[in-house]
Amino acid sequence: MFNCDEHAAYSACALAFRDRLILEWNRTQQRQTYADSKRLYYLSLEFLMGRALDNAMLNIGQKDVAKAGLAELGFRIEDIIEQEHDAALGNGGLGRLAACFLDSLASLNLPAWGYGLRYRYGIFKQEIIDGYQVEVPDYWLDFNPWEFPRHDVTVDIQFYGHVNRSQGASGKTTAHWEGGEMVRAVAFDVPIPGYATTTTNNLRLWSSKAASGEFDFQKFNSGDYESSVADQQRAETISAVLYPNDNLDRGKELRLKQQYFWVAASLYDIVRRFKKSKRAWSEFPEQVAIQLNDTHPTLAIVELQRILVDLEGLEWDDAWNIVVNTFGYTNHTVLPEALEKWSVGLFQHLLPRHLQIIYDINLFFLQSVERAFPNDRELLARVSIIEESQPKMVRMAFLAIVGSHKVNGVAELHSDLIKTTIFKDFVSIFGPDKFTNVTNGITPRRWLHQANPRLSDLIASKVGGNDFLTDLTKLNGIELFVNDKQFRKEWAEIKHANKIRLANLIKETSGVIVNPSSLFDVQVKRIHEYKRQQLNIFGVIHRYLTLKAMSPEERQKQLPRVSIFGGKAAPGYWMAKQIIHLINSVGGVVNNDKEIGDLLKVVFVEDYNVSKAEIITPASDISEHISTAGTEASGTSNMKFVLNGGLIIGTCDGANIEITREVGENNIFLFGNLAEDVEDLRHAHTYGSHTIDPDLAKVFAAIEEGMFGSTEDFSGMITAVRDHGDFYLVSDDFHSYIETQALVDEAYRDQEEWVTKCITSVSRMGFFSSDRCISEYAEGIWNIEPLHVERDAGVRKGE
Ligand code: T68
Repeated sequence: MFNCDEHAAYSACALAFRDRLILEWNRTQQRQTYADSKRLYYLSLEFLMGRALDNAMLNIGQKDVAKAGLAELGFRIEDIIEQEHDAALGNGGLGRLAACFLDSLASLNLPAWGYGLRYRYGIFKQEIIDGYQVEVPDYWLDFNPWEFPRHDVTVDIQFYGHVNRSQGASGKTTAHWEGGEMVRAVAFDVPIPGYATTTTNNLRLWSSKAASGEFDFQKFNSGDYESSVADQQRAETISAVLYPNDNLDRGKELRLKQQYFWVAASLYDIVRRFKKSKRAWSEFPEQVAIQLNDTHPTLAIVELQRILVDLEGLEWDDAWNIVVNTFGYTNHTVLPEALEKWSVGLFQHLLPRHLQIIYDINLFFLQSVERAFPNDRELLARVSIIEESQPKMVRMAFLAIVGSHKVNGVAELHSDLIKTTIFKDFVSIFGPDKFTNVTNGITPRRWLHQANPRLSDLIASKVGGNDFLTDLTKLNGIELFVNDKQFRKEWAEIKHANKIRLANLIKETSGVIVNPSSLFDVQVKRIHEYKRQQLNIFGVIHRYLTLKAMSPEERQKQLPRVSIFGGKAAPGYWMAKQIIHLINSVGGVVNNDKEIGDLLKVVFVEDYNVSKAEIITPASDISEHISTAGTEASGTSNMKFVLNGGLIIGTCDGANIEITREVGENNIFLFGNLAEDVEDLRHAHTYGSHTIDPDLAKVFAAIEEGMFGSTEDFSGMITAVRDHGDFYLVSDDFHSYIETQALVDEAYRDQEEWVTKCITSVSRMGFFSSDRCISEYAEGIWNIEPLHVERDAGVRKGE
């Protein structure tokens, strides 16, 4: 066709599907308004959506039509799908979880909205230059057909200023927040199609701009161009960029501004919608459930209390009842460095009225604690929302607990840990029922049907069609075929084909040629000391040294392995960047060692993101989930890998434990110390003698001899283990790790048994659907119900 390149074909295709979505989206909103039932609002500072076109085609059920149409024009649908820029408005697990939840909410016909920020720059693009990570801005909005600017939906948000009080005729005093500056929030709506249903929910992302319009014309006309532009730019800065830290709180003012901007705009919107119903305020929690995805939106608790008391004139206690019954809070970490705190001074400056309300919430809370536990001053200090430190800090997690009716962790072990460690006192105060567990899940639509279409089709052919995609427990139907020769053959072929696809990606992006018949060992996730990519790379070096020490005959008997890494380091996280550098340096040596050949390859996949995950996940033989026990709240990629017919090596941490319970101990490679022993081990490192595992000491010696380049570059990683207390227990777990990796090799040699393990595991993964997870939230926390929708005749489930 004349002048129609792949990008133009993508636009045409996206716009066609978008038209279809708009129709269903409008109908869904009308239906939900008419039904007037309770809605859920999911507040998340991150939605790591990835690409939308393939998902839209599959959920609507017209991918084959699009494929045929594109083929007629001479295009391969895969090439067209690849034209789309990932929507990367998230760091990692927390943001991707929010995206999986949106998919499940729509697929289950639940009336729900997501609220987030429309960052102009998502998570940075990672380039690897000379083995080092380099960050490049991710400007993704050049052409985005999936968002709809709603210039008619705006809210002006106030910052700074001061508080005045006035006394009304009744003698009641009212607080007035005055002065300061205004920033305008503009809504951008993103349609979220459910799978095999017409329900299309809404994700509303707020973008910031100057409240006075384009820029201040007065200043402009008086010649003060620079300052008029500066005002505009300052306003736009709020939604300009996603903070790139995962599991770390840096306490920057702009981040608090982002949080309030987004929370205030969302609540204004939610309250506006509620007020249209003309119901009594007491009915608010019967109409509205708000879920806080971590503590980032905790200010919503304070903002709703402010709206009800200051603006709507409710009594404090009545308002507070409404607030508590509206909110639920999900905790995603026990790591102390990730628990949000804001200095009282910053609050006072930026949000003076909110600080007063926080003080009042705290006062009434502490009074109630005092009544229940008289004369326990230490308890009061421990649970106070205000930490009496220098400077004083507001503890956001405590505020979130006090202001919510339910608090949940994201896997069983994690939910138990928060109850016995960081939130222990609150369990005594509120009783155990306020604290609950909802184990994370993943959407099988994106993470099986879309990422691994051949496996999905093979499964469908055995379990009577695609119903398993909406009821994942139906996967257990394939266990009947575990000994079916043809089924097993196709299973193995699909894995091999997926490995070839990944080998091609590796070749294109890093130039390394890997043999798809090797064992593919994958660890892809954010780089963090607690996730222990350093344990993995030290293990790789140990393997290399072992191979080098062998005779050629002995070497030939070894199993070829490809160690595949991927993930971003926060730009300011020096140790994480060292880890990336070491991985690349080891790759540089090992991959060019003629003696070793295909026996060992080490690859770092640049710029790991959702669309790369869709290629990597289906291609693993084994994947690594090896966090220090008790540190990874859940993990969700562990579920994705097993669902795609890979086995995992992991610690007794997060959801690994529940995966083990479901798939059976024989189908997973567990190793390492248990969470309950971590504290004692750390204590022993500091106060007793700390001897390094002898095999690990050999690895350190090799690095220090310069085998992988300048030794200085990696000394920090070594001293952290050897001299600085080995906080993450790398040495304690090293032996167990190496032994377990040897068991992996042994197991992989028996391909028949390996395939049996994989099929059996997949058949038992039904529990980990985000549909199950969302149903638990809907019933146990939100009290919302599906809206019945006739299945559209045009929606073909069989795709
Ligand atoms: C992750 N948390 C958990 N945080 O680490 C993971 N943090 O175990 C869990 O499976 C997942 O949440 C879903 O529950 C994160 O991903 C962040 O990305 C983050 C971002 C900003 C600030 C703090």
